[in-house]
Amino acid sequence: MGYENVLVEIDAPIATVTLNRPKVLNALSPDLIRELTAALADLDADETVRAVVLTGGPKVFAAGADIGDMADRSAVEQLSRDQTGRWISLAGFSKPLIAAVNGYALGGGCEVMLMCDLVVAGETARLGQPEINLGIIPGAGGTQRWPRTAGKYAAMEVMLSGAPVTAERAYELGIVNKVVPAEMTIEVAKRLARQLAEKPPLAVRMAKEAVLKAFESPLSEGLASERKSFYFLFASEDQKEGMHAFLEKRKGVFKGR
Ligand code: DAK
Repeated sequence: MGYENVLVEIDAPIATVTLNRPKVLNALSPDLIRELTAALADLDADETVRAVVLTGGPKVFAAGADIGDMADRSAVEQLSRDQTGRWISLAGFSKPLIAAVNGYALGGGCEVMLMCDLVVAGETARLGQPEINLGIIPGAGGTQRWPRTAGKYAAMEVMLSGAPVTAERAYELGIVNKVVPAEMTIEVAKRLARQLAEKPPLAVRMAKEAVLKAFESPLSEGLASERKSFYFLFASEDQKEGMHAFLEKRKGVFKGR
């Protein structure tokens, strides 16, 4: 796949997408966001891929949206370029998306991380929303996903001070799943992706949808939706395979059907 600002490596059943503007700390230009959403749409449609790692490489995840691109934009230009629609589509990826974060994940970079399902952080990771220092606020979900994940007070601290938190503090806040030595981050994320790729894909997809639904709906609606997905999965070959494999004391082999 020919992209300039992201690198895509498929090693079925997993794929790794690497943000690739190292000279500007992977600042998220409109071109990069366009390529990232296109790459993820391709991977979503690729049946050989069952889990994806998203990383910025060994040094930095992403230092935010490209300030050079935004500095002189008017409000109307911001609106009419409809960047928002593109950013939001990242959250609609249907397969497990695992962020492997080394170094800075700031502003839009942190918001992209917050759209992932699991986060492996290197000890060097620094996560934050410095937008306040630029006279703006987060525009791709930061003010909403931080409090839903880390609670009101941690969110206020990050949002109002603009100061990043360390990987260790992010772990305490429950905003990352694991902290590992920086040189291991991508490998650990890939290992996790391979483990998830062995699970029944339809059940994985429905489990992901169900958890995300918890952030969108009242409990009764979430429970009703969960139950429907539960019943639906009994129409899949993978449910029959999973249960019979258990009864026959063998490992299930899942096809996503
Ligand atoms: N944009 C553009 N260039 C950036 C950049 C950024 N966000 N971050 C770093 N760079 C560039 C630097 O300008 C520098 O370029 P040269 O001078 O070498 O040409 C190069 O990357 C290396 O950076 P530094 O020299 O600054 O490196 P340091 O190690 O000294 O400092 C730093 C690293 C991460 C602390 C520092 O670079 C920094 O503070 N960067 C800015 C962080 C920031 O404020 N991020 C938030 C940006 S606002 C939207 C949705 C979301 C957003 C916008 C719209 N819509 C839905 C429409 C999101 C907004 C944001 O993220």
